[in-house]
Amino acid sequence: MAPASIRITGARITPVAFVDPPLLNTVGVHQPYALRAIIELVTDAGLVGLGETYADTRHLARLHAAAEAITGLDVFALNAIRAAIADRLRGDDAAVGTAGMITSASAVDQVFSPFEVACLDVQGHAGGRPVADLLGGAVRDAVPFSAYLFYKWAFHPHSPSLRSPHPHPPSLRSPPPHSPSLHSPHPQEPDPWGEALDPAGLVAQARRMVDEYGFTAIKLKGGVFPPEEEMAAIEELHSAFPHIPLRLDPNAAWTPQTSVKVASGLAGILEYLEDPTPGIAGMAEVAAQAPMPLATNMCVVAFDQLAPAVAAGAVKVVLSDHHYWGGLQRSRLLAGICDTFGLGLSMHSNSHLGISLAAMVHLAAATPNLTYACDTHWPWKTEDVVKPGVLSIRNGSVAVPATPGLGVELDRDALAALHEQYLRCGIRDRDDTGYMRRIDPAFEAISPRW
Ligand code: GKR
Ligand code: MG
Repeated sequence: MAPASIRITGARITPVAFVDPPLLNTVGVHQPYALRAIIELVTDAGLVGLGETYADTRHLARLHAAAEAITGLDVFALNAIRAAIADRLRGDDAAVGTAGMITSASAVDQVFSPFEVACLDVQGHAGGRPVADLLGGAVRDAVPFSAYLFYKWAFHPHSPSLRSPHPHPPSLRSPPPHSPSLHSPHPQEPDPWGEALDPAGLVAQARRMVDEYGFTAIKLKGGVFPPEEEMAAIEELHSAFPHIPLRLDPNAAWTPQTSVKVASGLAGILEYLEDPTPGIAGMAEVAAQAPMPLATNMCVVAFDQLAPAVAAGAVKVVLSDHHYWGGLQRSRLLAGICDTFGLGLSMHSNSHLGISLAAMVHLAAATPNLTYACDTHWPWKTEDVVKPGVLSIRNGSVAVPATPGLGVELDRDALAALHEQYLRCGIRDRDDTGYMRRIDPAFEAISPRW
């Protein structure tokens, strides 16, 4: 007798906002709140599955349309669920960028992803098995992550209670003094990390990350200051942490020529150089001359970009991200393709909460060729929607939850509070460039900048 199906009866989709520090990148600066959408997939078996994804306006609308399209389907029928979503989005499937950086990912895969994760959570609960077991089984019991360093200001500049000590920024060195036009929906207090705008600040930030979390790899988000300054920062990080592999990611802020110069200057120091320059052709030009592997989460973000990237020899490492590669199973498909073509595999992150981290950990645990420490923005957040205690970074790694499903439980009070915060904060889309322009009206997001 065939086992009973578990049918989707609906989905609750709750946008939330959580406090985010002023982290700088090449397109601007993080807004005071980061947005996520929390999915609770409700089934006729009484089981509820969790998913987490972006919460930008257009994506939210697509999530609602998708939820309607998959109601009535079996949580084990993932192919049918993806097809129903693709069908519903036909005509409205243009890619939506993440802060103007990941611009060509598949909209269908972005929308399908949190529902697929929620279905796997339900399947895990139904069968009493952790999600990693549904993905082929964990090959490691703890997943290593890297310290993710950012140039940053000490506080969000518009906070009325704060004044910048620096008289004139419009360089990125410091935020400007408070201006009445920089109205904050919700002022923030200074965060405990303080300012990091030079090599010494970054070394201090790294020291704290390594001491608190035991990270065994370090990534610097670059593309903020001229490349020579960022090279000097990497050199100082290397002197301070000679045994820790380093990565630098300027998000395509450099021309191929600049990229080759930086790559040569950092020979022997970087584990990989991530997205130095835009596009597959530019990356291939740099790859032909760079002494270290090039990695990407910008020029290869969808399946149809793999063949041209492999043909051009553009990258040696792909950063997977289940949020835009179409969930956990399709990320394992990506892993298989990378393995076949001799590409290394790492993992990308954006600002995220605990449901995403749990999904990342199960996926990484069940992906044998994911051998690089994964990215995470985890240390930068102070709020969450999951009950604490399950996920924590120790010795640089997160232990794989061994309980059924994703292994995390929703904290309903926290969900309600962060939803309230979403309603109050007024931010409806991630817009690092727009926010930076409110601070420095002359700022432009240019790629390549140097
Ligand atoms: O959080 O500012 C950020 C990052 O720049 C993020 O948006 C990128 O997508 O971390 C990402 C990356 O590796 O490119
Ligand atoms: Mg990147």
